[in-house]
Amino acid sequence: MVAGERLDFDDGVALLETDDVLALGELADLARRLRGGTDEVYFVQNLYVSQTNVCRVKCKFCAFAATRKQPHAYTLTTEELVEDVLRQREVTGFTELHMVNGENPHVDFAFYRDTIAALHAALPDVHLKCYTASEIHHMTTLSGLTHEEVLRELRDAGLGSLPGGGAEIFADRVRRIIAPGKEPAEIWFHVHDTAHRLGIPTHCTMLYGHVETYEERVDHILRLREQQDRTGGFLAFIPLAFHPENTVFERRGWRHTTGVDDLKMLAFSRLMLDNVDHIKAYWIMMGMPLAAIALHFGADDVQGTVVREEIFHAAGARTETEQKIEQLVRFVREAGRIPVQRDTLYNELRRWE
Ligand code: V47
Repeated sequence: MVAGERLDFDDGVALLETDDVLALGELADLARRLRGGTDEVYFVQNLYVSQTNVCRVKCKFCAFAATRKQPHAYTLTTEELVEDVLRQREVTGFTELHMVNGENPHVDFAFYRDTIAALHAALPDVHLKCYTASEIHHMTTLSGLTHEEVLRELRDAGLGSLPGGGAEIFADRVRRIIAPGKEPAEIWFHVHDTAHRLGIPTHCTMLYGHVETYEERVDHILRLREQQDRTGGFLAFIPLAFHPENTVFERRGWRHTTGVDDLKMLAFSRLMLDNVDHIKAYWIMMGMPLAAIALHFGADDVQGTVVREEIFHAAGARTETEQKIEQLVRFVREAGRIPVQRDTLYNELRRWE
């Protein structure tokens, strides 16, 4: 690695198999610095929203989705969503709106396009980071349009970037077990490939800590690396630790990943993904104390203020749902790093020396 060679499949498995977690963290931090990383740690001021939790796919890891008839099911109209977001704006500022939904079979493509257009008209200076690749694919099924046509229409309506969800684990074996109703990996890649070629940046994720093997994690990360070599449009990678509560896996006795697993995954991804600039330590998922350590294991971003979050909290996350900017600044400083508030595209907005 220090010699500048790319790590391969066997290296990846060896990294995950090591028990020397501290050495792994040190290597990842070194890799981050060798690739130009400094003491800066980024965060964004963002708001999470979800317009609908109604979903046709029955992913076994998901505690968020509902069928239309369930009492907690909701689908907001465009007007309700915009009103809600504007109300929230009076309470707290944000430069990014992060929206992920269920794949609702009872709406049409206009529902999505009109929502983006209305959000963009109401908040022209806010970056709209909306819809996972799975949702984009769902829109093609609803409309008969291609991925390119859907993405062009959304981009022209004001969409800024795509979040990285829906990736889960790319290996077919795992997808068949945890998400049998979900599109195959090739479709996830086709959506991101198309987005990058249209100038829409995206994010990428991996949902780990369930039935996948170390080899399948390595396969996942290498497929992301190959895509990034081709199009370069991934802004950041976010490892997502599986939260089992309120899912079928909880009833089967599955437990949350350990802190050591989470740190290993961060270091592993920083070392393997030599062409993605930023790795996020998602504090909503791991909590602030572990996120602070993660900043020394290759991560350089703590995602954001995240004023509302539903997916991880439905699945048992006990973390808070909001960090004020001052809290994030203090947190980054206490970890020995320099806090930098960024926009979604990693332009610096403010720094605290
Ligand atoms: O695809 C769902 C994951 C994803 C659970 O791009 C779960 O910056 C753990 O897209 N336990 C959607 N994970 C969320 C998403 C996201 C999140 C954070 C940052 C970004 C980004 C994107 O959430 C899903 C799935 O992989 N997920 N249920 C669960 N029980």
